Amino acid sequence: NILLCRLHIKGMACKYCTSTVQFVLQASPGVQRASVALATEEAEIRYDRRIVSASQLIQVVEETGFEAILLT
Ligand code: 9UX
Repeated sequence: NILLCRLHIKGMACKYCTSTVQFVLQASPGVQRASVALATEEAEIRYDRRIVSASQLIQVVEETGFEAILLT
């Protein structure tokens, strides 16, 4: 029940944007690990699908003001 998803995150301009996105993901229930890279504009998230869904993870990102698109 542990899944990995990748999101494309639009609009991150600096490393503080990246930190914010990574922090909110990491703090979300069901997320085991989240890493966000500025260079690739991608987030990789390991999560428990019994607790949270990929679409909820997208919502979490979008609440920080960035657009997120599911890649895998
Ligand atoms: Mo600074 Mo990154 O406002 O948004 S945190 S560009």
